[in-house]
Amino acid sequence: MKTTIKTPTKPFCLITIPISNYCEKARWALNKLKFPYVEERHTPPFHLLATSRFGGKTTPILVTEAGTFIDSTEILKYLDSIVPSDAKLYPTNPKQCQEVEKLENLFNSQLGPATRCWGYFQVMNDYKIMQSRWCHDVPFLERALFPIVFPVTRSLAQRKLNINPESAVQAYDKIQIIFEQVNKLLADGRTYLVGDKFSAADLTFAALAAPAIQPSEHPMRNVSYQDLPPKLISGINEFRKTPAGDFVLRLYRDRNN
Ligand SMILES: N[C@@H](CCC(=O)N[C@@H](CS)C(=O)NCC(=O)O)C(=O)O
Repeated sequence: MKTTIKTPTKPFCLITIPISNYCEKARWALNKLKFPYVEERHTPPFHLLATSRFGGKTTPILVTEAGTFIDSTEILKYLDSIVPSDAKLYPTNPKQCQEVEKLENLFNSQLGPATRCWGYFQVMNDYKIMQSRWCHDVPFLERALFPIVFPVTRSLAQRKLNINPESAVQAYDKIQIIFEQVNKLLADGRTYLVGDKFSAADLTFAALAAPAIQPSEHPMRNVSYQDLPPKLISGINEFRKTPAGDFVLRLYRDRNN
């Protein structure tokens, strides 16, 4: 959206479905760049009441004095535009910036939907896990209504996000393909995906890969690793063993520094 950029005087409001990997991407950027913000968490389908106030359908949405941003990349770009040059998530060097944008775009369009589909497929029929995933710190009424709305919301999500046994297999393969591309980039021993500084490419990769890696430092991790279904655990173990998976674990260990 078009906006007049100015220094914020009030904390931002980040509207989320807490477990969403795209919301984690925006949350990580806000934390990294040290912006004060309040997170307004919702469980589906109640997020729609919040997002529709701003003309959006999906989360994250960032509400600021300068405008409202309804997409994770728009949010990162806005934040980047108001931070000092040494804190930027997009390199000032145009060629490197292009590389960062290309990777971010690849992760947004392919990795995020794939980890989400594969991760959800393994737990969608486990009421307790879904409740802890979807109701983490949401308003009392949404949590109270969860048992009633869950069956319908689950089938809507399965249809909307195309979550079924076949798509879960395809999603697993897609994650492997993207991890392979990242393995190749990391093979020369580099610390970050582009240049010698942490960028939007690293942040986007780690946040969107998180459902396939389940780093213990993930702020919304509320189901312990051992309580996950065995098939999910064995997939996560495989992904963690790769250089790309190890990279995600490292970025999460450094997430709050
Ligand atoms: N392009 C969007 C995608 C965000 C997205 O897919 N958000 C999902 C959560 S992972 C969502 O809010 N889905 C709810 C819905 O579609 O109603 C972005 O990067 O912000």
